[in-house]
Amino acid sequence: MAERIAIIGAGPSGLAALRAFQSARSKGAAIPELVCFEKQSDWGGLWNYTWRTGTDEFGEPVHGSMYRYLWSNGPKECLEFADYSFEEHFGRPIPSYPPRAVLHDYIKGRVEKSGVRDYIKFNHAVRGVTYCDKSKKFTVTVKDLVADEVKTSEFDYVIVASGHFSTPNIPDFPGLRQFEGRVMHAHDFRSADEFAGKDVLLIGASYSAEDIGIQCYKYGAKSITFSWRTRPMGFDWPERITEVPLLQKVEGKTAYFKDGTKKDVDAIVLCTGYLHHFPFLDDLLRLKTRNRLYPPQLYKGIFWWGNPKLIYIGMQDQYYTFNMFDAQAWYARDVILGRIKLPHYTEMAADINKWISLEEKLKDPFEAIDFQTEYTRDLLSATDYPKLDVDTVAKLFKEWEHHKMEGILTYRDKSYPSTLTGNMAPTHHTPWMQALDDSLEAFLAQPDPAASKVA
Ligand code: FAD
Ligand code: NA7
Repeated sequence: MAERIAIIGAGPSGLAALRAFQSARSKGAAIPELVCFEKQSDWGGLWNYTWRTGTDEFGEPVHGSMYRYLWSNGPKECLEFADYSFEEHFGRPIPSYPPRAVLHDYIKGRVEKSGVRDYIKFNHAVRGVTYCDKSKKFTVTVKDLVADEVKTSEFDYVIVASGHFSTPNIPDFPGLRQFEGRVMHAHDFRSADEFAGKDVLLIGASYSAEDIGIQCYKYGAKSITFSWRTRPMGFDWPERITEVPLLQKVEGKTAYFKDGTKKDVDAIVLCTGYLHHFPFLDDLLRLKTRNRLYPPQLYKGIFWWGNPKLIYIGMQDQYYTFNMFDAQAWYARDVILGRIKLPHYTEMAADINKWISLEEKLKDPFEAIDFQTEYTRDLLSATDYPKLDVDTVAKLFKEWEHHKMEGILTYRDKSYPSTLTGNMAPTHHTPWMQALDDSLEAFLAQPDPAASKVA
């Protein structure tokens, strides 16, 4: 075997690919040459926080969309790697909703242990990918950002793991250009502190709106107004938070909504989602999709139907994250290693259509969770990825949905058992609404038993 594989991105998806191959190698398999190109200077993808917005020190678009005070928006038990438990990493059970720095530490721990860092070329931005039918090879053009040099090389497979929550979808609204306050997309949101005492309007009704809205509330915003297009989020909001239909126009500082109501606001945050954006891919290779559970043209949600040597990881809308990326990476690895044979193109097309028609019938988040559970189960059943109890993961996701409906400001105080160790997560020492310090040290600090006795 003299094959070369390019992996684009060293976030959770790209790292899953590296870990999958390293796991096969540790069991004695011969693996191809791996080259992972990462445009940032460190690994972790979105979890590698940056204060920067706009462009970085090299003039590249900033990848990061995460913000200070970001805490996991789902139970960590649902994303736990089956080959590396939280208990193994932290040496003890930890609460279910860690802040970003803690999850970043956990992601790093697994790949540090497996020693895959040497495969990664940091500060290398992929600029172009083309495929030659004659040589059956991809040409990958990469810019070494530090050396300021552009190079090309050939690969047999390309794994696109560049994420899809980084290029903002930015709609316009009448009057925005004259708005007398601050306008930004969620991609550029970094700190809730700047909105203390302010009236904030958030456009959108999904995870970013929900979380940035409650962050701003937590850190002292005067009022939060959510404006929805299709349907409201419908949580039981506290007094300073309201939901209204879609923004129609802005005049001065006044926002006018579809139901005839209006509100004076200081800032508008467009939480209007992200674009699947692959400026480096040749048009014939480029996935074109909205954010959905089963993007089109991807067999098993992974292999580009027109050329299955092009592999996408992590392109789905996500309930499952880290362990689903692993399931995809292990499956892709086994196809590359010849352990799984891809069927004929017509069979692949039929399989894609089957999943898409199932996705189109989904009625609510509970069915969507079941859909992604079945999808992940299907991948897992074909590889030697360690046992992941997806039925229990699905049960925990559904409990999480109920907990959010019961209390959008308190759901992060709940605890869930690890599907790997069976141990229940301890309650965090501070209720989430009062936990203003999101550092790893503050989160992991053990409560003082003497202090609780006195209390
Ligand atoms: P990313 O994490 O986006 O990583 C992609 C990597 O590719 C980056 O390192 C990037 O620099 C690199 N890259 C991109 N283009 C190029 C290029 N041309 N050349 C070289 N390198 C390139 N998930 C959860 O499980 N829990 C959460 O609480 C959670 N919160 C989230 C909050 C926000 C605000 C966002 C945006 C997402 C959140 N997610 C959460 C989902 C998140 O998408 C996944 O957890 C995960 O980061 C996806 O991993 P990825 O590797 O696919 O993509
Ligand atoms: P999502 O989940 O893709 O949601 C995008 C939201 O933006 C959704 O509510 C859309 O409303 C709304 N949207 C999109 N375009 C518009 C326009 N033109 N006008 C009004 N509303 C619009 O993205 P998120 O950023 O919330 O979440 C992405 C990830 O970040 C997620 O995985 C989290 O973990 C964090 P619609 O319902 O389509 O009417």
